[in-house]
Amino acid sequence: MLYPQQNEIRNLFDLSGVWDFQTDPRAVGETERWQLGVPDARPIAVPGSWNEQYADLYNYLGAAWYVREFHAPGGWRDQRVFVRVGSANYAAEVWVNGQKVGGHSGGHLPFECDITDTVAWDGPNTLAIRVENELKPTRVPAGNMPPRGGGVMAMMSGYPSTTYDFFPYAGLHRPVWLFAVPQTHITDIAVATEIDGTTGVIKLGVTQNGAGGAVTVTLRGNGGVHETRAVFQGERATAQITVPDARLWSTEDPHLYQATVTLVAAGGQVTDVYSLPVGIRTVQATAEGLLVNGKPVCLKGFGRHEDFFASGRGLNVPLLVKDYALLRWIGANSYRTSHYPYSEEEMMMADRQGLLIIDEIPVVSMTFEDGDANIAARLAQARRQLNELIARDKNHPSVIMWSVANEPMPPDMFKRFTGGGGPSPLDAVGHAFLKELVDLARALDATRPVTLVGMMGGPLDWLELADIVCINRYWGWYTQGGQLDAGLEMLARELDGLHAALGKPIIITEFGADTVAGLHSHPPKMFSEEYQTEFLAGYLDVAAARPFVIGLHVWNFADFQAVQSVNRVGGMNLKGVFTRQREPKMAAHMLRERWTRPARSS
Ligand code: BDP
Repeated sequence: MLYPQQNEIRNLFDLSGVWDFQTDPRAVGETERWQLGVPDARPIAVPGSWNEQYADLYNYLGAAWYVREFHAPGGWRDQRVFVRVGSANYAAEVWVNGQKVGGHSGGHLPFECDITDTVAWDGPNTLAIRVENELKPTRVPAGNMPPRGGGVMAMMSGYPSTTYDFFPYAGLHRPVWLFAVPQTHITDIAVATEIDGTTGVIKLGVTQNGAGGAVTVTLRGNGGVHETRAVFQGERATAQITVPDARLWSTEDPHLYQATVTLVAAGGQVTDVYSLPVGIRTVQATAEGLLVNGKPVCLKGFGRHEDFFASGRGLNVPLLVKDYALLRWIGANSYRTSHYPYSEEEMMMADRQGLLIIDEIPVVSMTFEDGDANIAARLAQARRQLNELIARDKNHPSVIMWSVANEPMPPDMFKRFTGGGGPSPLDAVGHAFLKELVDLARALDATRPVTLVGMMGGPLDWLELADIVCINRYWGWYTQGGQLDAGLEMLARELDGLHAALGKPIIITEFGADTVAGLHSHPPKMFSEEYQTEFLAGYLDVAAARPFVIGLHVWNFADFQAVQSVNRVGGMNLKGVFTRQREPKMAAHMLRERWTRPARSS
């Protein structure tokens, strides 16, 4: 799916702004024709999470309606017109002038509805989007799961009842566009790059919604222009461009060429044009490490969240720019889109600024204990999310690896977490689930490694499925709390054991300690800035002594909103090295000092 763009042929219109809004807890909207306008509207911002905009909506996750009017620009009359929603959490249905035009389920990923036959040209149109975010065991990620563990575990569970540690924000989280393309148009472009000596090889697969004709590709960049032409075989054409002395995309020099793809009909007239940035680079996982352009990279960075005051999970462009400035300031070169796909605007920023991204689907805290039907429903949903993510992000040079899961949970998880609890017959069910996703990612994209992120105590054969082993570890926090030395010893021992058993490079994709900004203690006590600093520095030291640890992502870049529970003061996860307002804690200065040292520092 292509990001909408404006050029000499294509057009678009941003529908972001203030919309009419009304919750629909009794599900009467559709029968009462709210598709044409809600009876008791209040204003709401799009993009944005509704939970952050009104106090009474904070915990509301049921259905709600967004409605606004728009005029279709007259100049678009002979084109195909679409409404495109960047992200609606969790499920959405769309109506134009009272007629249903499409929908989507799964959140975090874009969808578009062809409204060519519905749109009115001689007056205003009414666009209505019904969004709901009910937490259900059959969804990905799942919520309202049957209680497990009883006793103290039940006491510690949170509200709303997620299976995961971030707030289940709801609403239209990314821009809503109206866009127009020619009747016969480019529907997709897939770019893959290879390097042959000093020559860059760019392979493009172009798809159109018609047949015949040809495509020309013009590649500009690094002072040169390269051109090629290919003829369509039905709906598809494949083109190749070679670039001698290519300027490769890397984290140090994220050079982007610009490819312009032009659709030329059999009669010779130009029917469509689409331009996209292209970074020439390769990624490879070997037993030694992760190679970008054939050279090993060491990942320094974070797990993050799309999260901020007032905008919630909604796209917040100034925040995006600021966060990237902070990532550069601290010396990070990488992050994971924990635990769901981030905005397309964010991925474009990563391409431009040379960040290395582990791109993740929302398979977070997946359990395998509630029966075949629920597991099958979640697997089907996860497969859709993976298909959509790879379709959306396949052309981003910044994306160096797909992650198909974060912390899938084995039965008896809490016992295993602390070192007790043994294997279960259900481990095989989890293995089959994860293998299906890993295989799917590999089938959809042969150019990038695939991983999944394991939790403490997770089965070894789940980790074995990954090209690069990714693990989240909290020795010295959730276990050995307050005993940093003991925790670091556990970490060192476990890393050596894992490497001996699996023979693959390891990235520690999470490690961190909740920290109240401004709380100090000597000696370092849990929750103090000193404890966080020593905790993170200790992990960096243990990793630095082990060359097979090829990356460290601190949990978390910034404090973020989770659900309310006895574990989360004010509902906040405080493991950020920046506060939610983006002020650095002490640990941020330590990381900056280490990560901006000239030599390999991890
Ligand atoms: C890990 C999860 C992450 C949590 C983190 C924590 O992957 O989502 O926020 O722990 O507890 O288990 O802070």
